[in-house]
Amino acid sequence: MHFPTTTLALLSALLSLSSLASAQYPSAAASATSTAPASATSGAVTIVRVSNAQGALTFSPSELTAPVGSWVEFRFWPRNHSVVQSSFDSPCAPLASGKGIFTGFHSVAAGTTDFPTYTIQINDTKPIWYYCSQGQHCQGGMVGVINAPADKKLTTYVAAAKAASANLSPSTGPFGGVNGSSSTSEGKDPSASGSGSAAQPSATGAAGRAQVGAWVLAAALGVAVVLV
Ligand SMILES: [Cu+2]
Repeated sequence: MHFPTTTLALLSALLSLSSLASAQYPSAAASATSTAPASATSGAVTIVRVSNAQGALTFSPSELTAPVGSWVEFRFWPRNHSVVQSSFDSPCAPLASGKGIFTGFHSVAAGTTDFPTYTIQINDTKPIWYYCSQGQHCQGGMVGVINAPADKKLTTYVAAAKAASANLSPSTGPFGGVNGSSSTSEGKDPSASGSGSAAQPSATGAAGRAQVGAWVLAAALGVAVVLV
């Protein structure tokens, strides 16, 4: 391919920016599997997708282990979802007023490239059972857990959610975390890229970051072609 000099300069600048952006994101794989002391993993971020490009009633991953001091970022896909913490025994119902986490509802337009996020820090090893309080999403299996204990299974929680008589949101909020948004390149959905073999960037560490770089390169090339 041949690009005019100005286009190549733009491309170069975009790639420089993408390197900086991806370098700031620690490996989710490391945070999910590490047994190192909390101080060694305090900066790790695990991304949990809230739904996906297909609009599935899922959290992905729905189950994860997050060390004390690490962070979990919920990333909201279309259309309109929430994350609410419940007890193991009472899915689809919030904890006592103001306890735990409630992200509020995030209404996200189809086809967006700017994803709302909600980030919490893991302060202890207690399990965080959570669900989406939109419509009947909780009953539909849109539930998950962080740091599940050995004697309690997500499948049990899913079954209890399916039988819940109501799906409730906290009366006030949000609380328990920090709102933000993800950049375009980091939010790119691998399943929508047209490549069936694309890996999820948040789950593959260094390889994932390389994958993100490849997407940014593809995006930058797209911009360059448009400008030509
Ligand atoms: Cu939902």
